[in-house]
Amino acid sequence: MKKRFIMLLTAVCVLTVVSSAFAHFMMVYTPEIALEQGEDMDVRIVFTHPAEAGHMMDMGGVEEFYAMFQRGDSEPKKIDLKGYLKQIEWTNPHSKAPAFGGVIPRKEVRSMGDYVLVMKPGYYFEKEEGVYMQQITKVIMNVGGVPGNWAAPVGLPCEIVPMIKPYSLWTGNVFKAQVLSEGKPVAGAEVEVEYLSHMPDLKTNSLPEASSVTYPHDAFVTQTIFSDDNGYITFGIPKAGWWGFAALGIGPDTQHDGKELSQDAVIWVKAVDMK
Ligand SMILES: [Cu+2]
Repeated sequence: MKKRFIMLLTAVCVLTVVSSAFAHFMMVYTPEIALEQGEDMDVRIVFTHPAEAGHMMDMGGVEEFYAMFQRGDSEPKKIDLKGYLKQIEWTNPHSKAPAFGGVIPRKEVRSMGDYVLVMKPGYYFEKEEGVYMQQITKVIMNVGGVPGNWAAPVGLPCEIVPMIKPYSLWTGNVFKAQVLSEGKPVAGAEVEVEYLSHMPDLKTNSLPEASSVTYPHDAFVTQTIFSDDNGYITFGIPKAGWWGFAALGIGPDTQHDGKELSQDAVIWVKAVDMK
């Protein structure tokens, strides 16, 4: 019996170490990004492993959270949203950590057009690898169907710029985007892709144990693609729901607090079944 328990314990440890090798993903989550009209938007900012409701990480606070709003030929407008965030605790089946949440009020997203939400977190120290991580994250939403600046770079230190309207994707569409560092295309960037297979519960601020995907092998949990010579990535979307893309270590900052820093660019898109 005791031997069995030790074996189980070993298995749990191995599992924990293995799963930490999978992709860390900054998430900026709101249930809907194609809105009929401006409405109060619940948002959560969580640093985790979304494909497995894996371990939670402390993102080191939020440095910036804002929207770049634009429609047609109008001048882009920056809307600061950081003041709407409060620190919360986010709980996954086996782990919890500080996260952020709040409601963006209707008055900030009242106008028709595109809102490119940008979140720049603080720094997370990954002890096992001895490196800091900072994942600058975008999610693009639309109000009223009139398009705007979804394909325009924000001008972030590093970012993924979609080449297909990111809030109106069908399941089976090909997601195409360009990976930029300081505005220039990054050739050969390693981009990790994960599916949000545990749907966030905004009432309890948690990811549930239940997954909508059965992974046939660990290799399927995080998919990896590389950008081409001009920084473009393409990815066929096999399932409705949220897909995250993280271009690793492409940002201009390579050091933080005397240690190596991986400055990553993340984007989340949502695909919908054609009915
Ligand atoms: Cu992690």
